[in-house]
Amino acid sequence: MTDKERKQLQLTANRVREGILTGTYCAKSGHPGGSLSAAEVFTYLYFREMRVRPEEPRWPDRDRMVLSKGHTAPGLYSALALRGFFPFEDMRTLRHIDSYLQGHPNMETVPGVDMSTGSLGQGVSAAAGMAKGAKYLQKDINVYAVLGDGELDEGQVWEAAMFASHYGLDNLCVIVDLNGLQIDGRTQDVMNTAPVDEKFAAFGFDTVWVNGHDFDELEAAFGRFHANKGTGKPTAILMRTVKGKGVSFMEDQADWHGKGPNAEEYERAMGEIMAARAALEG
Ligand SMILES: Cc1ncc(C[n+]2csc(CCOP(=O)(O)OP(=O)(O)O)c2C)c(N)n1
Ligand SMILES: [Mg+2]
Repeated sequence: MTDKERKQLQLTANRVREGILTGTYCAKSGHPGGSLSAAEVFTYLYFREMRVRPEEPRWPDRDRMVLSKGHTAPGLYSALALRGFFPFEDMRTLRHIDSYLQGHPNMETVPGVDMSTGSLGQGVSAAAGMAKGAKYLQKDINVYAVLGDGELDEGQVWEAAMFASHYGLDNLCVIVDLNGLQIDGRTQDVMNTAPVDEKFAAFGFDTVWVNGHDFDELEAAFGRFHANKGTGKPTAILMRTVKGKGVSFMEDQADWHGKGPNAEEYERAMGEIMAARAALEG
């Protein structure tokens, strides 16, 4: 990608972070940590990778994205809003009574959401079913699923993985956000899932490690997914990330898994986001 394209993506990820912070601040709740760690991949998916039509959200031939770690909806919503699926201003209604932007994604009410999720482990299974359906219909549709590293504790993830390789779902791209933290501690202490690469490989996946905050590495990893077409192998992109990325006092803190910032914290966080934006705009 060109320097200009990279900078544009970085600016968009910065705006995704603004939406996450504003939404969880206005809601006084929600999940900023795992939303911030996936800000770059949400940006990359919707601004560079996926074939979608914001003006026609249910276009039948669109690529699908399943947010298997559904609690990080603020990150997904921000990216969808910036891509034009709905007004960015609506992030302020996150989790409010009667808002369509609830704490977990609802495919019935949110334009651009392809699967209702929130119960960890289920989303990736739905994604595998979608990928199988696309093959059955002989459609060129890619299916992406974003998972958390804590989510890998769910046995259902591995049933989906087994299904994906059994049916040769090379149109399925599983993306794991390895931020090292889950709801109440370090993934390695709560339930050590390492070696994640060897596990996915044993289940028949091609695996690729990336720095999940680096757009060039993401581009290379998605390029590998495309190169795997025709091999019958599903792809697992394993992203090393920092939970809470972009807000100094939220970074790598389990405490910021599931709570909104108060007014003072929001102001501090937005100060950092705006400083990063100014630096990018140079
Ligand atoms: C089946 C199920 N069990 C428990 C929960 C409650 N829960 C919500 S988020 C979370 C931790 C997830 O950690 P991880 O997958 O690492 O997400 P991230 O760090 O990206 O936020 C848990 C246990 C849930 N949503 N679904
Ligand atoms: Mg995690």
